[in-house]
Amino acid sequence: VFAVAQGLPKLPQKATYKVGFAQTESNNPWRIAQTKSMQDEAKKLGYQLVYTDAAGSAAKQVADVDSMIAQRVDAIFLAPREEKPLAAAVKKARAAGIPVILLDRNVDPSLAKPGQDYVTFIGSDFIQEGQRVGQWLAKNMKGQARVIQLLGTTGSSPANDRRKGFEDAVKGNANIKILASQTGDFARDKGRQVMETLLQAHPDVNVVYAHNDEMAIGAIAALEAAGKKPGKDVMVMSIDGGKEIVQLVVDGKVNYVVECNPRFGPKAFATLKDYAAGKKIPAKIINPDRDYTAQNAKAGLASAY
Ligand code: GYE
Repeated sequence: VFAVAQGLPKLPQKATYKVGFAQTESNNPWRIAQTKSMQDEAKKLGYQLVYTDAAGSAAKQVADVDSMIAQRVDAIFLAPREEKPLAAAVKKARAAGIPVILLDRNVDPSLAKPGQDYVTFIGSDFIQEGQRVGQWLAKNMKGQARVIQLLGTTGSSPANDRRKGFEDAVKGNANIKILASQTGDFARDKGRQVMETLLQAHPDVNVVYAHNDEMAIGAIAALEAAGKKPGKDVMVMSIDGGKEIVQLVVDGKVNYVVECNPRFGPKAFATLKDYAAGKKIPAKIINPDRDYTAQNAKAGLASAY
């Protein structure tokens, strides 16, 4: 499906651009790797990158986009923290004549549309990521699975879709029961705290599905503090695939990880150039994701972010 560039602001072809990158937070390796990839590519191309860090606040991110509009950047790369509040920011930029490309998270599709309000979304298929975790569990679980699900940031597209994909994949499977689902805000320490509390209410848990590595690593700390062996007594699964978690797969503490690659730079800027050249841009540009198990984790370690 190709986006019709209907009413989207045009981007003139120039030798260099001043481009905004409105990042959502910078407190974990995934975000740091993504920012570095964007900065490296901008530098390589000789573009000026106006970088902002919303520090985990949707309200700050809306203000960050406002300031980019005021500075008259040529285009904005936006990693929207939450689906709804950032849709308005996308529309504001468009009204100001500045094209927006969404990176890694989406906005609510009923509030803003590719090809009309923003150019395109570049990122992973989060529903498919969740489905892959559910399918792997269904295939590899011996006996009854009693799952605790650590959800990502409330109102963010990866949290909504990783939940949906997983729950759809295990629905109707009599061997898989979800004991509890609670947000850990994609953060390590929050993941640990939530897991500690949920462990007390559900001591019979034998599977943890965390929407990202950070929360899985936090959950592992809580499991170990409670005397349980992650990867053995309790199966651990997550999404992202950073070096730290891939090493934990090698160590046998994590059983399954679906990759979500944060290295957006080359693709993001190539898309910007294609847009300026008047090429047709697909409504979605989906990154291919690998996965890690005990069989391939060692070999994958070197190329993990
Ligand atoms: O999985 C998580 C990060 O939006 C896809 O956000 C991204 C997610 C990623 O904080 O670790």
